[in-house]
Amino acid sequence: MEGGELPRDKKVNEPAAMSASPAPSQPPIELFGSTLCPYCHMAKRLLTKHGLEFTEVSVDFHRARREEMEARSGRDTVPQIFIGATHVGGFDDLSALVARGELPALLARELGNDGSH
Ligand SMILES: N[C@@H](CCC(=O)N[C@@H](CS)C(=O)NCC(=O)O)C(=O)O
Repeated sequence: MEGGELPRDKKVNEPAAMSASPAPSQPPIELFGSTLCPYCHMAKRLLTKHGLEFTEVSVDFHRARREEMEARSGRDTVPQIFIGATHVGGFDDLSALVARGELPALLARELGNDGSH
């Protein structure tokens, strides 16, 4: 597990490897979380409620994954959510984004950015 790309627990929206795969309907979403974390469960529920798929990266017992999360987010709490290249933050940040009505615009922008990162 040292070096190279870190293994993910659950790749929910991996594009089909074959040709003629349909255009994605959403940008990739990553959720760094841990099992015994109520905020992680709430964040996952909120994403699911909005019909969004996500890759869950469990930091339980994975120091390298936690370090990656901290390096990319600048934070040390779970969950940390990334929509495309945008670091959304934790559950509070995600729900505030939703409450402000900014989720659709972020999704559209990051879908347009797909492949640029
Ligand atoms: N306001 C944050 C709270 C996140 C939080 O407190 N998460 C706890 C776990 S549920 C945490 O990371 N505690 C420190 C740790 O596990 O290292 C959010 O909404 O995401």
